[in-house]
Amino acid sequence: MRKGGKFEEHEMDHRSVGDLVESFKLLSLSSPAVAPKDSVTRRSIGRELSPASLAEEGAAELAHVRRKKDFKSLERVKGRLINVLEGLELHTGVFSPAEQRRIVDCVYDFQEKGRRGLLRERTYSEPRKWMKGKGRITIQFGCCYNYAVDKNGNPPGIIRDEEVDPIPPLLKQMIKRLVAWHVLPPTCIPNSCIVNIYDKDDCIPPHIDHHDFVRPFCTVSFLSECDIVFGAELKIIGPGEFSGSATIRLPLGSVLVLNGNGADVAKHCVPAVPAKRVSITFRKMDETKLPFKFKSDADLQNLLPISLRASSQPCILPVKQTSPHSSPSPMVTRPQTAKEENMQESPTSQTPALLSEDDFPPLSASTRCRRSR
Ligand SMILES: O=C(O)CCC(=O)C(=O)O
Repeated sequence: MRKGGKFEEHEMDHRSVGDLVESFKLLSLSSPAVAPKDSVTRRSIGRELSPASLAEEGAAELAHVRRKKDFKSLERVKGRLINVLEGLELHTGVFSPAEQRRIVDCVYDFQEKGRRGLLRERTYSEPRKWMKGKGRITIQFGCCYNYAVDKNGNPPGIIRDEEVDPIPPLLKQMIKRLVAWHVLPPTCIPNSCIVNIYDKDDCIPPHIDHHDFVRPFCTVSFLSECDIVFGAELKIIGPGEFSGSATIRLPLGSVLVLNGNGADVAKHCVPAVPAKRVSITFRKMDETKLPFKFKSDADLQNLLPISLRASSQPCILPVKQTSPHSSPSPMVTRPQTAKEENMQESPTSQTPALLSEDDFPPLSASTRCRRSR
């Protein structure tokens, strides 16, 4: 299996400084409470900067995004040898540690609201932990996705006559960032998302995302690193333990884009996570599968990627895929800050119970018990 990343150059054209500043203003994930009116980039928060400096900083931030698009794992599928990872992309450095903290805090707020019954019923789902590893909390915005046949007999897919809460403002900001920073194409702007809150040992069993959602879609990782396993065939080895032809380490704040064979030929799963983890999966619904009462969000229309050319800095991503039998080695992107390190809990040796491919909890299996974060 090939190791190491492919370089990609970022390009910045010669648009006016004003245009660039406007573009970055649109993207600010900074807290309105603490950010000055003009703060447009991460480091500019709390500082007075000229438009030229802001544009320069914005461009510099974008240049720090690293992109790996050459994942490779050859497998024989229906008699043909193919790269089952074709179409996968890993973008790192998209959300800063401060932004990650803010997003996770916001997720905890959703969780609290969900527990208190303040979100629409099928927005928040906290399955009863009847087996270790089976309690992943999900919070759905934009549509109600049914993982398994539910108590009403609905098949897996979008339940068109169910309503959930609309995508909240901070998550919309994330979508704007993903499009503007060339992570998702403007032809595929997500209009739904699922927040996954994993406790230590929770997992997602092998699956291919439902075709009620178009490709590409993406998942953003927070709180602790974990592996995601891909393969045309994924084997269940034990409780929360799966094997496939390729394992990819998901760094904090990274965005994994799934498209092509990586979305449709290879299955994927997240084995038992070593520590509490949050992920947010953003997906665009197939137009013919929209919930009946779905209203498209004006904030998410006509988003465009920032046009940047020049300042070409090779973006080296020292990324490792691990072979099925080696111990997982993390993809190192940049040294973690002390704060990021502090956010991770220590791994333990407990193992969850065996999960099968059909083990997504139906969304109706929700409880509203209080649990510590
Ligand atoms: O948690 C992740 O990173 C993967 C999420 C996923 O596979 C899903 O939501 O279908």
